[in-house]
Amino acid sequence: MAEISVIEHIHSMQLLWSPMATGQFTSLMHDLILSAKIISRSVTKAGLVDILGGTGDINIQGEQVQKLDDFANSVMIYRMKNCGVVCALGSEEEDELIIVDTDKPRGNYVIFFDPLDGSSNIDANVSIGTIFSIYRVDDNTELTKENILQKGTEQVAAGYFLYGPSTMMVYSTGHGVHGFTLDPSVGEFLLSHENIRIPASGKYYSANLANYAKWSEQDQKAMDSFNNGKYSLRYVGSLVADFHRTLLYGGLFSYPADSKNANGKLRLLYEANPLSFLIEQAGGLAFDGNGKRVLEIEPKEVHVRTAFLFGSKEDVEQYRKAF
Ligand code: P6P
Repeated sequence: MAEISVIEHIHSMQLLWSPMATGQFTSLMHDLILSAKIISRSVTKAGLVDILGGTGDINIQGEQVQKLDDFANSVMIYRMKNCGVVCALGSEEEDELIIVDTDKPRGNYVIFFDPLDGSSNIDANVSIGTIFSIYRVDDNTELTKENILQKGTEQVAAGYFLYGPSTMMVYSTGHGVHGFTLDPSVGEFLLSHENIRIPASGKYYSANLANYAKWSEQDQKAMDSFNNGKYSLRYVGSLVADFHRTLLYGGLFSYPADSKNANGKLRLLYEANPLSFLIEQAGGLAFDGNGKRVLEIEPKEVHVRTAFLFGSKEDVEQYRKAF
């Protein structure tokens, strides 16, 4: 395979997606990719420098902020505010939306991100990642919360960076899902997984079964249907890692609502929406707890949560038979 860099690939996609033909999108992606390279550099050296452990702060999610969370968030915010084409951004680590000041050049793009997903796994050297979701707003749009928060079908691009045995980038602009592996010797993400398609069914199902007693009877019945000797259970506890395995190998992931998280735990705008965009582009399905397409959910708040079920078409349909 020719060694195609992700920027070359984005240029080729640009021709298929007219609003990005301005080059604004490519510029945004260049700065996003640089952010990920910087985060990856710190993640891979975390054990050698004083960046493991917590900051002592609690974020809007009520979670302990890890030092790497803080670092990744500051890198992403700096670069997205200064890339010159983003007008607003939302981060898992920020209470409110950030509107880019008009004294800076800004364009029509809005980005939501989880700067470092899976942070409870950081100190154990388990794969973690950065998830992003990108929208456009029209020229002169008043940057109100109502105009900025759009449903997932309106995404113009989405993807993630996975900091694992290798650092990967997986993204889609609505023309298939494509994966790139960082080659540290040249400092570029090179095409390694072109046009990823999720298998129609898989042999892994993925859920935190410690929550089983808190699930609805239907979710318990649905999950029981996978405990039939045909499947193995895999659960990393880093959504990006569980997603990436499901995308490549097939199978099912479910994080249902429960008696503690009545609306689910995972966040819509920077976890469920971008990953649902990808899984549908790869031929899979993604629903909330009521069998509704995640991408059709109308977000009212930045940190709104949802139950999240995704995976291979046949496996998700098997799960939904219990409802
Ligand atoms: P639990 C990590 O904190 C995260 O947001 C996702 O990456 C992951 O899928 C989920 O939470 C794990 O949650 O309740 O199983 O620890």
